Amino acid sequence: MDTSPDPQGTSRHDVLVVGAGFAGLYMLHKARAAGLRVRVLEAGDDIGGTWHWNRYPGARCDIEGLQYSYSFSEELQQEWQWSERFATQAEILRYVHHVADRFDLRRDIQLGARVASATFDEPAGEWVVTLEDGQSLRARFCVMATGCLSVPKMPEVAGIDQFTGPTYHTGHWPRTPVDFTGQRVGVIGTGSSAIQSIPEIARQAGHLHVFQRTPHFSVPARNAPLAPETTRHWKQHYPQLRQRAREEGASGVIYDFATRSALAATPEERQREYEARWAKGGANFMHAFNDLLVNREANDTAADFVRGKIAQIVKDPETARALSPTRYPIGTKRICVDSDYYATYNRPNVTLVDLRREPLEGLVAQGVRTAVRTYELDALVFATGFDAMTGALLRMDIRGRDGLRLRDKWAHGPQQYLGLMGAGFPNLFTITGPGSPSVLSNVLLSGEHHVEWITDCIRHVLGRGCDRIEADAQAEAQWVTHVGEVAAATLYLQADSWYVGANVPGKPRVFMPFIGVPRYRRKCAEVAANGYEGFVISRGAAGAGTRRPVVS
Ligand code: NA7
Repeated sequence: MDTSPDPQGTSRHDVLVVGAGFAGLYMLHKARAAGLRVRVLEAGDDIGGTWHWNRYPGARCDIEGLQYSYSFSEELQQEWQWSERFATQAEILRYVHHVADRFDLRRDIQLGARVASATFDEPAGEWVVTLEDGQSLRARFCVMATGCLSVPKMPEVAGIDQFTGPTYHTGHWPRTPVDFTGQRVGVIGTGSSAIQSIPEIARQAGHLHVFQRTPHFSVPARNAPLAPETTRHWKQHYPQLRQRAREEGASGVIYDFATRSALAATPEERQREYEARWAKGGANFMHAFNDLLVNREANDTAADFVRGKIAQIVKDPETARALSPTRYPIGTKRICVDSDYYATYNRPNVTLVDLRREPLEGLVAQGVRTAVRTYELDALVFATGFDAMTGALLRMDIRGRDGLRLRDKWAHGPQQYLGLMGAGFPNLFTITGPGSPSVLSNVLLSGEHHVEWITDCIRHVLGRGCDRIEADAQAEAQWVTHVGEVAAATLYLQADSWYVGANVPGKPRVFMPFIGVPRYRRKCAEVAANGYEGFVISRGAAGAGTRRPVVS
């Protein structure tokens, strides 16, 4: 098929992929291997998605690099060398570029291509994707690999553009490192991004003010160079370990999973267990007992332990109290993994401002004003998170059959069968979409899973001589209900988290991810094995000049 533009300037492809992060890159690789003509549209000026944008000081993945990496190529697993237990943003980005070169991906990636709209042209059975610069492209299939945490969220405060100094959002950090040496710096937010960047910024700043609305629970990373024997072990057993990651636990990450309830242990046993995990570091802490996310009393034992640690580490009792979360169970807002976060508040140049005590009134030319005073600043960092999971999809104007707008369909919360596809939107897939494990999992492996499922699905459709697949409305509704029921059996709904959209005013309060990787993977496999149960596969109108792809 000739993919060069027609006289109207429209180019045609079999598959358009939106986003060149981990998921989009692998989608390109797989679809290309299936004989499909693919183009990836990437808004940024380079590849890497999350790891391209989140360049803030201290940015790291909180899943270990040996696990947070592609599993699809044994050669790649063997040749890549992670240097630390938790890889830095810079190292992950080097890995992304290595992968792009190794699999010759760049030639099908269009950078600086921000998608404004995607419209299903029903008679032609094609998606028409229009970029912000007006360029238009067509494809039979469209795959949204737009990421779950890719639309930075600014706080709703008065005078947001009044501050005259430089401002930065952690999720949209400049390429050139920012030098805060000697400056009066403010950080708004105390989620994962803040907790990683605050210790680094504190080392440079003259004075750092941290503006906290809600304290988050954090456990130490104990990051260190990777021991050669650990790397050797993983490289020797990668296939088995990856299989375990897919089949054990809820999140697609291998942890040291406990099999007993916190309430079955004595207080001394619990203390020993929590201490051991605190000493080892990482989110493994949350697996000390098997009921920490389903039983509030069990959860309280872990929360009390962490609050005790905060009180030990932070010298000023008032600051320690303010840093101690009390309003939600531990783990129901994503647990943070830090390096020296709490100890940073013992530095003389760091002050915590508790916005529950002195509410944020707004930004002014000199800095941040609270109900108590104005904090004069030279620079301000917004670590205020993202419009998670639905933000990137709803920012585009997506219209399916009969002009149905995705924004209207999702007005009361996302409706997506298996988090992969929605009724009314034929041939449009979402990778790690709402209703799939996504952000509650090793999202890289969940992305891989979706890419493989989608590629098999497209092969199946085309192999049957059809050209259209769409989720059935009833199957979709049942799945959405099921996602909610699974969440309701846990403690997750007790927190005002971005998992339920609580950080975005007006966003419907719906728990968006599906909890449980193994169950989810089994369901997807069953659906496919049963001839794509819950989907309608059909032959639409004759294609508008699109060659039927070679299906290998
Ligand atoms: P998060 O976890 O959403 O954290 C955002 C932080 O910003 C959080 O502490 C918010 O407080 C705070 N925030 C947001 N809006 C405001 C306003 N208006 N005033 C004061 N404080 C505000 O985002 P991150 O980037 O840290 O992490 C996102 C994920 O990326 C993380 O879980 C990892 O998976 C990677 P709140 O808690 O809403 O009261």
